[in-house]
Amino acid sequence: MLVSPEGIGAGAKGEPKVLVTMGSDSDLPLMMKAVDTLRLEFGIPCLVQINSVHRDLRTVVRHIDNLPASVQVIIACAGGAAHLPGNIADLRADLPVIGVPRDLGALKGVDALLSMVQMPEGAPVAVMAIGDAGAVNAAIHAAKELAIAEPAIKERLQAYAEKRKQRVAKQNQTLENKLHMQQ
Ligand code: RP5
Repeated sequence: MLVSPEGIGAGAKGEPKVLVTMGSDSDLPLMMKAVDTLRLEFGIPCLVQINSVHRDLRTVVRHIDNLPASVQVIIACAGGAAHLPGNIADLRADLPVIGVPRDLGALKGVDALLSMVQMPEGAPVAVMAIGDAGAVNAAIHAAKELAIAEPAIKERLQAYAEKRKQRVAKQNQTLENKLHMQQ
C-alpha cells in the first residue's frame, strides 16, 4: 500500500482523494499512467493498493471497507475475468468506481472490458477504454468528479485541455511548413 507523495499544487495536501487499485502488480505499469496523471497534471494525491478478488477476496473486503475517509473516487484495473471494479461497486455504494480494462493478450482486453461494462442494474462501473488511454482517462474522469467541489482542480482541468488544443495548433503549423516546403 502506498500513498503518492504530495502531488503538485494547492489542492494536494497528502491526503489521498482517489484509490487506484488493481488485481496484481503486473497491472502497475499501466496504472502508473493513472497515478502520474492524477498527481502531476492535477495535483491529486492517491492511495495505490493491490486487491485481488481471485486470490485473496477477504483482504479486498477489509481494504475496501476501511478506506481513508478522504478517498472520494475509486479507479480499479484488472485483466481477464475482471471482477474487481464490479465487486468494489457493490462494497462501496457511496463512491463512484471507474474501471480500466487491461489487455492480457489472449482476448486483447475485450474480456476485461465486457466483464466490467455488463454490470447489473444498481451497481454501476464507469468503464474506460482498454489500456493506456483508459488509464489516463480514468484519472481525468476522477479529477472531473472531484472538481465539482474543488475549483483548483477545475482550473487544472482547463489548463490540461488548453495543452491539448496547443498540440493541435502545433501540428497544423508543422503541416503548413511541410506543405510550403513542397511548393
Ligand atoms: C487479474 O489477473 C489482474 O488484474 C491481472 O490483470 C491479471 C493477471 O495477473 P498476474 O497473473 O499477472 O498476477 O486479476
